[in-house]
This record gives sequence, structure tokens and C-alpha cells, in this order.
Amino acid sequence: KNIYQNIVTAKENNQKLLAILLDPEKLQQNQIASIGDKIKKSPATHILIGGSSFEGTHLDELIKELKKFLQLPIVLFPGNPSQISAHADGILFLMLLSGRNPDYLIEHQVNAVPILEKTNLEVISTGYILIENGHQSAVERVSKTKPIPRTNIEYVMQTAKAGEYIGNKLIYLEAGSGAKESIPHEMIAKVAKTITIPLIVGGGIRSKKQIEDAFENGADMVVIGTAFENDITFFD
Ligand code: 1GP
Repeated sequence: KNIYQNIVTAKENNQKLLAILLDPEKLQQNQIASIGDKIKKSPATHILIGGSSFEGTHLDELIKELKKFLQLPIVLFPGNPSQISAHADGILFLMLLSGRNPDYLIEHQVNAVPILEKTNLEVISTGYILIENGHQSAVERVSKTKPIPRTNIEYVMQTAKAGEYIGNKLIYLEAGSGAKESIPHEMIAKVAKTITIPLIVGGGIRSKKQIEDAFENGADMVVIGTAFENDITFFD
């Protein structure tokens, strides 16, 4: 159980981390070999797996198959407690800090406990902050919460710091999967300076330049989902 410690160590050494997000809803068992091979050749340091609405049953099998090809830590990024698999290595235990829906602040978390107790997953408390991106994201639709406006940087900084004070171990700034506009640079920079815990940034990042910009502004980990999903040669 050293996923979190490794993220902290990377931050201390200014080593940037890259997570590839796989949505189980869009993944077929027979694609895993080719995807695994591409990931192996990419600069990815972590695999995140999850989606807003997935409720299928093949998650265990997908993860077992991925593990045949990859040694990277596989971390669950669940939209709800049904997306927990004991075969992963860890789980981002998310609190949707930008929202005011108690289901995503505490209800799902309570319901996840009996499931988690049957696993050996490393549980990593993560403050999850959804930012407006120009159109409705799946997180907004499924969680029935409002994202924080892009211009309200002060409030995002305050929210992130509140997450740290509550005891979150990571802060995840999320523009939403497939977002038209990714998290603004100024927001990344100011949040990174406000918190002392590692910062994850994702949503709508689809070029190497955007990845570098996020790192330069202070992201410790960048998440790539759609860009790799649409083109598995993205990292070639
Ligand atoms: C979504 O932040 C992730 O939860 C990744 O977003 O699919 O836009 O890369 P993309």
C-alpha cells in the first residue's frame, strides 16, 4: 500500500505523474492486449479506471486482464460504489467538494465501506472539484450538482483548501470527461500554491502541449481519458 506515498514522493522530487483513465463501459476484454501494449510504451505512471455511470459486471475481469500486461498501479476512480473491484490496487475515495448533494459527499462513501472491507485496496481520500467547461458534463448530470464557474478562482482555492483541512490527501480539479475547455492555467497555478497536498488535473486535455502546460502550472498528476480512448496511438 504505497500508491499515495509514491505520489507524495514524486511531488517532493518534482517528478510529474501521468494517469490514463479507462472507462470500463467503453472497454472490451478483447481490446485489453493492444491497449495494454500501448500503455506500456507510453509515459503513463498510473491507470485510473471508472466512469460516471458504469454499472456493468466485467470490471474484475477487465482489471485481471490488464494486470497481465501492465505493472502500473491500477486505481479505481468510481462514479458509485458498484464500481469497486478487489483486483485493483487502490481507490480514489472521492468527495464531490464542488457539489452540495449529500449522496456524493457522504452517502455513497458510507455505502462503500462494507464493500471496501472485503478488499485490500489502498483507500486515498480525494477532494473532487468540478469546474464549468462550457457544457454539461457527465459528472454534473449524474451527480445533479453544479460545477464551480471557471472565473471563480478564489472559491476554487477556498474549496481545495477546505478539502485539505477536512483531511483529503489529494485534490482533483476536474473539467469533465471530453470537456471542451480544460482547467484554466491560472486556476491550476493558484490552487497548486494554496494546497500542500498533491494536485490532479483532468478533463479535456488532448495534446502534449496541454499536458506540459498543466504540469508547468503546478499539476502533480495529469489525467488523460478521451484523447487516448479516441486514439490509442496518442502517446506514440
Ligand atoms: C475525466 O478527468 C478525466 O474524469 C479525463 O477527462 O476524458 O477529457 O481526458 P478526458
